[in-house]
Formats: sequence, structure tokens, C-alpha cells
Amino acid sequence: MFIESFKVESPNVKYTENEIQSVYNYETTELVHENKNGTYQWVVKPKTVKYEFKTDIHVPKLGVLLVGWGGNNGSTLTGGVMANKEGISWATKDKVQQANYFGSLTQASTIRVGSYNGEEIYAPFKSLLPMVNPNDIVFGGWDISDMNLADAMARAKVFDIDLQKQLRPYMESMVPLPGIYDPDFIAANQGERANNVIKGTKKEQVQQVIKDIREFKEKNKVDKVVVLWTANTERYSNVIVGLNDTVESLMASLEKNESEISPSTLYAIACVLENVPFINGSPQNTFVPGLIDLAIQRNCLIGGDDFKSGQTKMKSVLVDFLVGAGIKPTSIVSYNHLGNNDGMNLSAPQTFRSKEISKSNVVDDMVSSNGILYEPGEHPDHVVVIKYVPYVGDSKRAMDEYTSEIFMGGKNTIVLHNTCEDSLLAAPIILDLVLLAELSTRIQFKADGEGKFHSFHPVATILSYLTKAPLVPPGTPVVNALSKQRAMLENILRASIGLAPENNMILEYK
Ligand code: NAI
Ligand code: DG6
Repeated sequence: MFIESFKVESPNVKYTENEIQSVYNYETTELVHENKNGTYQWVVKPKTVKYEFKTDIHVPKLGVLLVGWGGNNGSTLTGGVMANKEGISWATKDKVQQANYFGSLTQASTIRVGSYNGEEIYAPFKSLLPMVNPNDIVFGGWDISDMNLADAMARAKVFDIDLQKQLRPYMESMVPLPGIYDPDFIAANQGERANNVIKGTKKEQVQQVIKDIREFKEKNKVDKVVVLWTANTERYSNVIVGLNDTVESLMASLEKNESEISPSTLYAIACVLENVPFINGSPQNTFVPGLIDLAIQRNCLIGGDDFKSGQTKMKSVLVDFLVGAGIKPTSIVSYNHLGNNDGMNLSAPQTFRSKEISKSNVVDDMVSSNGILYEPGEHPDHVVVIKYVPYVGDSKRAMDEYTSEIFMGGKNTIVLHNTCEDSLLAAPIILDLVLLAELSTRIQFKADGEGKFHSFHPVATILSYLTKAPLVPPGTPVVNALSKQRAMLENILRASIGLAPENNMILEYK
């Protein structure tokens, strides 16, 4: 059964005019490797840590600035939100289609709240805590192409034509601000697009981005802004001692107009200096060590990297299932071809390499979780191929072959074929990233013994579910398995309203 909303009643939870306060007992374990009579053994000690959470319930007017606004993702997201806001429906060859937010974790998924009269009760994910309604977001952004969003939507060829016609009047007047362009970081085939660029030194470009953010905030009277990179995939920048390895070296390099600071890092520097959350939806190493330290120093949220939209999402489900079932994946071959501008940019070896890295490391945690199947250091063969085929446009084809060893030396091969508009997968993920990033800045917590409440670590692991290569603070485990990532997010939000983690035990019926 489905319910729209609920309220928690508990001595551990208090709803005030401004906050939801909760006291939460975190059940965890402490591991000890101890010498007992000359033999080392692992001892696991259950441990309870008391946490207090408080969540500001005032939902701000949110502005979202997209870097790469006029791209397929940017125009699809903007049009999609506009269609939802205006309640637009359009004729397809099958039916009259209503705008929706399918594919968004926050807007279209549910959580289990309990059982009632023998029935499982589910409520919207977004009912856990007060979140921004996507229809209320004000969009803006930068693009190195000056095309307005209505024309960009037509160029993307993602939406049905009847929908495009209805959206055009709303999107014609939306024109991206000039962007930071450096041909050294993206494919040469993007050069023709770059007719809308910020001039000047790198420091001046950062200053311009800061000015743009301030003016956008002022003009649109928004309370908060989140910036998200959905521009072209860049090549990796070199991480060099004295160049970008510390806050000091990065800021000195900015002064010296060093060529190796990428455009994405420049936008991110601007955001961190302005204390505006910055999320990277592409695979490149925007977050060089100096930038991560700057974000930590200034306690500014950063998150990334690379939207986890299709093939990788499946991989982080399927490999988790196989390894969890005691089956040993030994070869994973992921092939895809697409014909949009993203595909064209990725046809250059340096930008492809960034994507190859982020698509390749996504099963490491699952493989290393099972020492029965894998020797230390052993890994399945894992190959990633991407080809540019203009004819298929945004409709990406992804083909995957998983070969595994099963019982008694048998082999099992699973083949998947997925065809889907890439931007229709990415747009709801972008939405979730900005909504959850904003929400997470309103949550504060402290463990027993900690004097003051604090926010989450500025490196936002809470967003991992939505990214292929989750950015984590130094020394933190990377979790790629999709179900664990979702459980982490849901359970943290549950803790903020004093609810136990979803454990699926349903003991009351056993
Ligand atoms: P796109 O090529 O259609 O859009 C990118 C836009 O960024 C273009 O309009 C381009 O002019 C602009 N741009 C390039 N450099 C810029 C800069 N420095 N400043 C401002 N604007 C700049 O690509 P699409 O399909 O929208 O994808 C965007 C990014 O998202 C790509 O890096 C892609 O790899 C990544 N991504 C996409 C996924 C998907 O499912 N669609 C999933 C995972 C990542
Ligand atoms: C070709 O792989 C284009 C890419 O931008 C992907 O579409 C994107 O990274 C999505 O990847 P995945 O693995 O989540 O489908």
C-alpha cells in the first residue's frame, strides 16, 4: 500500500518550528585483531554510538547553474522540469504522454515505512525529509556555445517533436552565459562549438564565474545555488607537486596562469571560494588534491564523479548479485556506441581515457569483498569500449558480456543489450544530485562526546548512488555496489528522523 506522507512519533524525535531533531543509536561493530595464547584471531565487538541529528526544515528557493547548460543533458533536464512544472502533455505515436520524473530516486522511488494489517506500507522517498520541489528550481548556466535552450533542445533530438514545440516558448529566452574554454582539455572536434567564451587569464575567468554566480543569485532572488558540471568530458590534468597538490600550490598556479589547470577545476575553485556546492558529472579529475583540500578548508560541499546512469548502474547491480551469490565473474566486456556530441568528444583518446578509468574501477569493492572467490590482488578481465556512431544520436547502445565461473568449474555467460536515450537517463540523476546536495547542507549531526553539531564531510559520499566513481575523503572506503549505496543514503535520512535502518528482517511475521 502507498501513503503520501507520515510523521514520526517517538521520545527520540522532536519537530520544532525550524528543525527536526532526532536521537539515533548507531549499531555498529568494532574489530580487534588480538593475540590469544600465541594465536591471532579476529574479535568482533558490537558497539552502539549515540548520535544526534538536526535538520533545518526551511526549504530554500534553489538556483541550479549547469556548466554545459546547452548540451544534451542540460537542455533535456531544463525542458523536462519545465514540462513538469507546466503540466505539459504531448502526443506520441502510442499515447498522450504526461510529463513525469521517472528515473529520479527522490521523485519517483519509494521507501518502506512498515507493515499495517499484514501489508507493506511504502511512502515516497522525498517524504523522508523536506526537500526542494524540482518544479521550483530556477535554472541557469554556462556553455561555450551560445545557442539558446530551445535550439539546443532541437539539436539534442531527445524529446518528441510535439513536446519540443510546446517547450520552445519557455526555453527560447534561456541563453547560456559564456563558458571557460580551453581546447587543450577536450577533443579538437569541439572547436566549432566554442563561440561563447570567457576571455582573460585563468584568475580572471574564476573571477568572472564568481560574478556570474552572484548576479544569478541576485537577479533570481534565490536563497541557495548548486553548480553542476555536465559539460564535455575533459582529459585528466596532471597532478604535480608544486602545481596543484596543495591549496597553496593550486592558488599560486592560478596566479601564474598555469596551463595545466583545467576549466572544470577553475569553475570548482570559483564555487568553493563562493561556498557554493559543486558537483562533477563527468569523469575527469576536476578535484585535484589542492582543490579537495580547499573544499575541506572552507567546508564547501563537493561531489562526483561521473553520473552513474545506465551500463555502470547495471554493472554495480549485476556484479554485486553474482559475487554475493558466490559466483565468480572472470571477464566483463562492456561495449557501447552512441552518436551525440558526448560520443563525438569521447572519440579522442585523451577524453576516452577519462571515461575508461571511471567505467573500469566500478567492481573493485565487490571483488575484494569475497576472498573465497578471488585471491588477493586477483581481478576479472574488464574491458571498456566506446565508439562514436553519429546515426544513433543520443540513443546509446550498450552491450555487456559477463562470464563467470560457477559450480565445479562450469562457466556461465550473461549478455545484456540496452538501448536508451542517454540524456533521459542522466537528467533525473542530475536532479537528484542537486536536490540531495542541497538537503545534505541542511543536516547537522554529532556523535556522543562531540561538543558541537557539524555538517557532513565536505566530500559528499552521500551522493555515491548517483556517480560512477564516488569521490570520497582520503582514507574512506569506496562503495560502488548500488544496493549498498542506496541503503546508505536512505538509512542516513531515516536516522535524521529517528527511524532505524531498513533491515528487511520483518521479524514480526517470522
Ligand atoms: P553534450 O556534449 O551534449 O553537452 C556538453 C555541453 O558542454 C556542450 O553544450 C558544450 O558546448 C559544453 N561545454 C564544453 N566545455 C565547456 C566548458 N568548459 N564550459 C561550459 N560549457 C562547456 O554532452 P551531454 O550528453 O550533455 O553529456 C554531458 C557530460 O555528462 C559528458 O561529459 C558526459 O560524458 C557526462 N555523462 C553523461 C551521461 C549520460 O548518461 N548522458 C552519464 C555520465 C556522464
Ligand atoms: C559513452 O559511454 C558515453 C558516456 O557518457 C556514457 O553514456 C555515460 O558515461 C553513461 O555511462 P553508464 O556506464 O552509466 O551507462
